[in-house]
Order: sequence, then structure tokens, then C-alpha cells
Amino acid sequence: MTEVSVNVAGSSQDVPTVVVNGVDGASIRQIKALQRPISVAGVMEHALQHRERVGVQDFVLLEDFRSEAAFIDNLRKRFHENIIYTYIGNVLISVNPYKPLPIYTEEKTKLYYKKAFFEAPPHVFAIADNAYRSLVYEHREQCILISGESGSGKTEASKKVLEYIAARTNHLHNVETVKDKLLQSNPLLEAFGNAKTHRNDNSSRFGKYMDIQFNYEGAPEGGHILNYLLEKSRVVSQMSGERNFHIFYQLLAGADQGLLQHLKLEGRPEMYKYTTDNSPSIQKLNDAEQFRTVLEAMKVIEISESEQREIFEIVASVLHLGNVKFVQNEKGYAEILRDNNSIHVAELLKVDLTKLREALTSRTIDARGDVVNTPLDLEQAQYARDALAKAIYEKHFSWLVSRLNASLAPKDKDPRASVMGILDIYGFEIFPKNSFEQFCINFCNEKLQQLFIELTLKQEQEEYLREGIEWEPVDYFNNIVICDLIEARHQGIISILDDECLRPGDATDLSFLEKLSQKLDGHAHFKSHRKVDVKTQKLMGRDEFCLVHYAGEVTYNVNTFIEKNNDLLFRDMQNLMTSSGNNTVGCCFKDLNLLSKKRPETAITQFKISLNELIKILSSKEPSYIRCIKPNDFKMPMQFDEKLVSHQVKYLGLMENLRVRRAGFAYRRTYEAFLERYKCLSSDTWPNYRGQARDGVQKLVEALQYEQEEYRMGNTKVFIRFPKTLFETEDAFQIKKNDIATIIQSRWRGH
Ligand code: AOV
Ligand code: MG
Repeated sequence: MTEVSVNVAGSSQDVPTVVVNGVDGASIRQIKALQRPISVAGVMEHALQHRERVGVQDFVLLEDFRSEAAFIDNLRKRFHENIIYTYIGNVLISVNPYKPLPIYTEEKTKLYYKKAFFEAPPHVFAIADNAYRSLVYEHREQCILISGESGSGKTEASKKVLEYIAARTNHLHNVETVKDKLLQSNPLLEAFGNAKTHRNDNSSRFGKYMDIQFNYEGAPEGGHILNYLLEKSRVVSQMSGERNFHIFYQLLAGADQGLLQHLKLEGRPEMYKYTTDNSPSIQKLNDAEQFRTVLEAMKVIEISESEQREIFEIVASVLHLGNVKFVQNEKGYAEILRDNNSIHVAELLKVDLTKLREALTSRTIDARGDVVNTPLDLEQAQYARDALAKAIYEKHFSWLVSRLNASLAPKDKDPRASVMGILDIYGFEIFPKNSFEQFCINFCNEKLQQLFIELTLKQEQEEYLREGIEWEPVDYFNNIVICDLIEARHQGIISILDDECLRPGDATDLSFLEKLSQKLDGHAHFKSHRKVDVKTQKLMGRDEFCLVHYAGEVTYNVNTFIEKNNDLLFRDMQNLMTSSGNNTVGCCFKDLNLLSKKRPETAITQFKISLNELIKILSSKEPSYIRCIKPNDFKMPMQFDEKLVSHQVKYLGLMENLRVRRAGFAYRRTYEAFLERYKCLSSDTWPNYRGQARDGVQKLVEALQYEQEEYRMGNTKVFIRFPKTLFETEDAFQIKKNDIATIIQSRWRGH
């Protein structure tokens, strides 16, 4: 079942017409007022029945807009009719259908060209089209912010936005290559940066912000990607039932015999420690086919064959590195087991084998000029090996992003160019066991929720104040307290963690936890391990703490926090990698300043800095929001778990969002713009109104018989409370416009 839009007023390319479904009594008033012989009864009847079945397309039209039950009921009705999109004003709510729907066809795409929100059923394409038009016609830079928990459909939505923009600009010349490259960047980055998790078979394990750059004519001329904190710990271990990054399996399943031989790889993931911890054979993904897609993408992005070879050499070297084993020698130190693994690694990375073995089993320390070489014990050696694997993979991922950026950079940048950013990050995560990675990911989600609050709820309220419109403020939960708890200077969790990491001596994960408990005890959103876990009603583990996030309580295990935050790679390893004969490896490690005595920022602080920069970029643009909802925990179609959805509706702040929107006014426009558009609807204002625009609008709304409760006159804008009022006015405008066009045409013909 798809939604129908009934076009009462005849169509026009760039002006809105009326969508009847979801709109009570649309246009009756104006049609009557204009005494047009259009029968609307049938249309209305149809609309009412339709709404009964599929709910309203904009939550502001819900009669009981304060009731969460009504909200969920509306979502559920629509979901069961395969209608996954609904608006709250200009925010798009999307429920993951977990099955392909025929709503992204070329025909559907065209439905959204140059359309306002209420002209066609809610869709991610409408968001994309609106953003595109604001960018091109009004020169306002845009960003599309997609949020929701893991598996809710963010990445899919971001791809649809990109696909829509590509289709929308089809008539423009010379953009094919750029568009192809933009589109192909997705399968490539997903292969290296996504993995199967419990929550999502194609879970993004990095944050991505992509700018599409448009020239003055609105043609895409390039792009730029910023990547955030790849979950590199996944390279060396995964939770049971999860997988490593897709590319490892794709390479093993899809590479031809020649390449596999060159890489010294056997075709099965079970052969390699880093890909064996789980049961990859039961997953549905078609790795071999995906590998061909990756090769195709590399071609489009103009990654040369020799570069491709080096890339796969790096991927393969990580697999071999994982298989390097150590034994304890008689002195208690680690020695490399003399099999082929380290030989393969050295060959593939084009580094000296002896030096590689040394770097894996010993460590050079430069103590005030005294260079001392200390052997590593078994545990240290394994740590060094895994650290190297993670570093290679992570640096290579960043290299790949910069390689993509080089390919996406506009050839001749238009100085008047503007950008549309699309943000697709990892969603909020609660796993059975949560570690440093979940802490970073959830912190990132807190920051984005904060931005959402800043940009929508707060700004909305501030606009009423500014415009002198009286209304009742809506209470909402502001998660800034949680952001502060995490990132505040000196007292925040990040600061406490960094202090522990930088403290010389015996800092451990547990000493970090102790400091947390000392400093943050009593904070409403922090629970130390001495407290009882609400869910399990048990005392938390001795190595756990709990944060009450905006999206729920998460218990974190502090184990490895210090190590992951320190993110140390021994200097010998760095030296070795910079000496690599594999150009790509050389490039990946070359920016490390080996001579610098200054300690690099810790992992979490780097992340915090880059997130705050991102927030700055996003705040400077006009945002559109897509809020994604996951209907069930089983990745299943047609299953709508009300409890799960209700939880998300709560923490995404959707009810508050709706209340603000409804308590307020669905639509607002400056007096000048409103008058200019609708002046033909009153003889007082047509063809021109000579006085103040505000007075003209007052005359107009009187002529249109607006009721007092329907609108307010602000300081610079007219505010219309119900979408219905606007739809009716639009409808009348359409009819009038057609009339005027007919008159002009007949006059013209008459002459
Ligand atoms: P995410 O990006 O929000 O999670 P995805 O966009 O990867 O989630 O969606 C998860 C899966 O749900 C996809 O692989 C599809 O199978 C399915 N899906 C999502 N949206 C749609 C849609 N519009 N139509 C059909 N199927 C869909 V994460 O990256 O884990 O936070 O870190
Ligand atoms: Mg994703």
C-alpha cells in the first residue's frame, strides 16, 4: 500500500498543491469562497477512509498530539501498510522495514522534484529535495543529520539521499564521473569500515561526514569525506557471533587464484585468527559478490591496479600478522615461532624480516640518550602484534579516505560553490558488554542529540520569544548535563581518564574507575560500581560503571580503557613501517613525527576535538533531520515491537519535538514573502499593496477568513498554527493562478 496524493488544484511544477490524505477538509473553504465547480466530496470521503487505514502523514495532524499511544499507533498503522516515513513538521521519522520496498524507483524519485513537503507522501527524497532547493536557489548551505540507534537505517537513508541528488541533477552536464565516484565511495568505505554486529549485519564502525560540493548551477562538482574513530579493536577480536570488517571475508571469498597466491592466502576465514572467532559461514552476506563490487568501485574511483594490489597486500598482511605466534624462551621472553607467517608479513609489507621479528619481540627505550633494548614477555609481544595490526588497518583506512578525497576533489572549484553535508555515524549502542568503543560511540550520539536540541527545540522556542509570540514553553530533557559529565574540563570522565593515562607510575583501569567513583559519585547520570544495576538488580561488577545516557542506561566495563586511550604503538614498529617498500604503507605512517618528544593526544581527546569541530561545521549549516527507528531486535520485516519503538520515541525526544511543533505554529513566513505569494487572493492586496507588508498580510488573512486561533502576527513573520490553513490557502492560490493564467492566455489569443 502506498500513499496517494490527490491533487485538487491542478499541478504546477514549483508551487505546492494539496495533498488530501491527512488533511482535514482541505481547501473546502477556499474552493467555496472562489465558487469553483469542483466536487470535493468524493475526494474527502476517500481521504478519510485512507487516513483511517494509514494514519496521518504528519504527526502535527494527530488529534491527540500529546498521547504517546496515539503517536505509536500512527507509526504502527503506517508500518504495517509499508509506509515507513512520517513527518513531524520538517523532521522525517523513518522506521526500518527490513525488506526492500518499491519506493525508491525512478518514478518515485521524479515525484519529489521541486515539491514542498505536503505535496507528496513523506519521504527521504523530500528531505533531499528541500535541502537541494534551499542550497541552489537560496544559497544556504545544508546538512542532513541522520540519527537513530544501531540498525535503525541511517546508512541506508544516507545512501538514498545521495542517490536522489544524483538522479535530481541528471539534466546537468559533465557531472557523471563525479556522481559515479560519490556513489561508489559507499561500497568501498563500507567494505573497509563496516562489519556484522549483533545489532546490524552491515554496521558502520566509523563515523562519516560527507560533503557534496555543488557549483553555482547546482551540479555536483566534487565531495569530501571526514571519517571519525574507526573501531579498530575489531581488527584483532570480535564478540562471538560478530565479524571482523567485511573486506577480510570479501577478499578471501572473492579474490581470484592469482591474487590469493600472491597474497599467500588460503581461501577460508577459519584459517586466520583474526577472522575465526565467530561463525562467518552462517551469515547471509555474499562476500564474493561484494568483492567484485569493491573492485568495480575502486576502478570508478581511479585507484590504479598497482594501488589496488598494495591495498590487498596490507589487508592480507594483517591476516598473516594475526597468525604470528610466540613461544616463551628459557629466559622467559617471547620468541617468534618460526613458521611462514612473519615471513609473509615482511614480504607483503616490504619490510626487513629480522627487523620485523625484533620489533615484535623487543622494545627500544630511549632513556635520556641511553638507548636500551628490552625483550618483551609473551603477553607484551602479543600486545605489540595486535597493536601493529590495528595501527596498520586504521591508518590504512584513513589513507583510503584521503585517497577517495583526492579523487573526489573538484577539478576546477567554483568559488561560488556551496556544500550539502550528510552525517551518518554509528548509532547508540548497548551491548551485553560495553567497552571503550561503546563509550566513544555513545558520547558521539549524546553530542548529536545535543545539537538536535539546540537546533530544533531551543531555536524554535527562541524564535517565538524573538517574534513576540505568546505561547506556552514546552519542557524537554536537555542532555547537556550528560555531555558535560563526559567532556567537562577537569571534572569530566574524559579528563579523568586522560589524567590517569598521563600519570606516570601504576595507573590501571581499576585506579581510573576508583577516581571516577570518587569524583562523580552523586551525579544524577553516573552510577559507580558500588551501586545496584537497575536492570539486573545486581551489584555491578567491580570493574564497571554505569552512565544514564539520554537513550538509556549503559554499563561500561573499564577493562582496557587505559590501554585503548593511550593507543601506544612502540617506536620500533613505527620506524619499521615508515621504512616499508609498500608505498601505501609508507604513506600511511609518514605523518607520524618520530622526532617529536611531545606526547600525542589520547584517543578519546582526539575524538572529542574532532567531534567538536564537526558540531561547529554542522551548526554553520541549515539542518534537516532524519530520525531512524528500529522496529524490532531481530532484523525482521513486519514486526513492530511497541515497547522497543516506544523507548526510541521517548529518548529521541519525538514527543517533545511534536509538542513544540504543535504548541507552536506549523508554518511561518516573513510578511514580505507571504504577501508576495498570496497577494492575488484579495482585491485589497492585488496587484500590489502599497503599505507595510504586515498590514497587507493582515488584510489578506481577513479576506481569507482566518480564525483568530489559526494564526498570529509576529514581529517580522506571520505564524500559521495548522498545516490545514496553509494547505487551503495554497489551494486557493493554485486555483487563482490557473484562473489568471487562463485569462492571460485567452486575452493573448484574442489579440
Ligand atoms: P544503521 O546505519 O542505522 O546502523 P543500516 O542503515 O545499516 O543501519 O540498516 C540496517 C539494515 O536494515 C540494512 O542493511 C537493510 O537491510 C535494512 N534497511 C535499513 N533501511 C532500509 C530501507 N529503507 N529499506 C529496506 N531495508 C532497509 V549502525 O551503522 O549499526 O548504527 O553503526
Ligand atoms: Mg550505519
